Amino acid sequence: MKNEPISTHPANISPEILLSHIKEWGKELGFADVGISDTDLSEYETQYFNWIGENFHGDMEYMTRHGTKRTRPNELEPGTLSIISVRMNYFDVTSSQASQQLHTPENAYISRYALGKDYHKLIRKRLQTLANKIAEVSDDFTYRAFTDSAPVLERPIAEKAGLGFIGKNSLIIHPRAGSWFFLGEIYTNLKLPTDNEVHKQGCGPCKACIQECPTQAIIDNSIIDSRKCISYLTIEYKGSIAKELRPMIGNRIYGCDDCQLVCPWNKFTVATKESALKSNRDLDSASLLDLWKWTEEEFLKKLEGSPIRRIGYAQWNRNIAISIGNIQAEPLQTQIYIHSLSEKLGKINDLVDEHIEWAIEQLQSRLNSATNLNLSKVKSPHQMNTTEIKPFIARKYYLPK
Ligand code: B12
Ligand code: SF4
Ligand code: SF4
Repeated sequence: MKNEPISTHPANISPEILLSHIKEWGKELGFADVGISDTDLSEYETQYFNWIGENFHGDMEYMTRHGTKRTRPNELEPGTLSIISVRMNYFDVTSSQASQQLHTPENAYISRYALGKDYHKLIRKRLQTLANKIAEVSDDFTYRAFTDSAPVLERPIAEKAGLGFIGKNSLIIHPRAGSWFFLGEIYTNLKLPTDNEVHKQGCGPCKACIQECPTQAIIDNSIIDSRKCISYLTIEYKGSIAKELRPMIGNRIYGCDDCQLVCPWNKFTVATKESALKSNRDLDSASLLDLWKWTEEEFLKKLEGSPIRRIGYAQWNRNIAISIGNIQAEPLQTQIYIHSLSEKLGKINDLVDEHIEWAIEQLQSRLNSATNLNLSKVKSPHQMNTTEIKPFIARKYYLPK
């Protein structure tokens, strides 16, 4: 049911009526949900600082920079009384099947959130429009809008605002929509009625995400060690990736979705309605070799407006080199991979070269053992250890039809 047209005279609007209009405007602007919370995040503060204390943030120094501003919204934006929390679905059901792409080792797996245009600008613009509408009917309205880019504890805020519960994979899961959505917030000085917090974690005895995480990065209920998380390693981390982690990365060249792909709540996924978030066809079913062949100009052109561009051409190549090194293919095809890898040696930087050399070593040792296998038909235990990489195979995927 539509709300009555709103009176433009601020004094006529009660917080309850304003709230119902905010929710309606939010939905009109493409948000799947809008919830309100107060600013008390004290129940999450210790967990946050324990996480930092354990160094689970790795090299993300920006996570430590703001002291208690992240856990105390009033210190970040003085005068904040309420937080408007929103979520926007990003899963494009028309993209090529996620699980199929993930389990085709010669293809590149890219996180579903990054297949379309960068969401930061899109969500901030919508939040700005929502704030403008509120400003038209509210006296002395002050606000600040965020998505992902500021010291804001987005998941605890969303949980408090009733947008879902924090799952064991640490993501916000909506019981009727799963977890494939972004979060955003407006901090405001308006005192709005709050929504009911989601108190109960809906995971029950399920541990699928913990068991299926390729690198065992979920070390306990909703606690992620970023240093092991493939999302961190491929997107946030700029250095040389530890050799023992490289085989576990498989073909994931930008981010990782495994802890969402195995989550049973995602059978309730609601497809995105945003055309900007629909998949770029160059990416959703690409082979590793095709992407490896991109020149820097192609990288910049084909990824215009994409969040992937942020990692830069060198890191993009670092990631693809690892994934090519993880392919188990026929000898002839393996030789083609080795040749393509060596063509970029010395062309980008030392970091990329080091990963290319590692990848060539992996492929070469597989090639040698295949040749030895042909000669002797028997593998020595030593060869078994150095050449076999167990591919990650999840038991089940829960994807929308
Ligand atoms: C840093 C960061 C990362 C890091 C660290 C991840 C992490 N779990 O913290 C890395 C790079 C690994 C990452 C990866 C991803 N991220 Co990220 N990330 C962030 C960021 C910028 C900050 C998160 C943060 O504060 N972490 C610190 C921890 C301590 O905070 P928290 O997880 O929120 O923890 C709270 C609760 O879990 C709880 N808690 C903690 N410990 C415990 C223990 C117990 C027992 C209990 C009950 C509760 C509890 O209290 C904590 C707060 O104090 C947010 C944006 C933002 N500003 O919030 C996006 C954000 C969380 N990321 C997002 C996404 C989409 C992803 C990826 C799916 C991307 C991808 N496909 O590759 C992956 C998912 C990996 C995963 N399972 O978390 C979305 C999540 C949307 C959603 N539905 O929840 C966000 C909100 C961005 C956005 N605006 O949409 N991310
Ligand atoms: S994103 Fe991937 S690596 Fe990170 S916690 Fe989830 S499953 Fe593990
Ligand atoms: S996979 Fe299972 S344990 Fe993990 S978040 Fe989903 S429901 Fe919870």
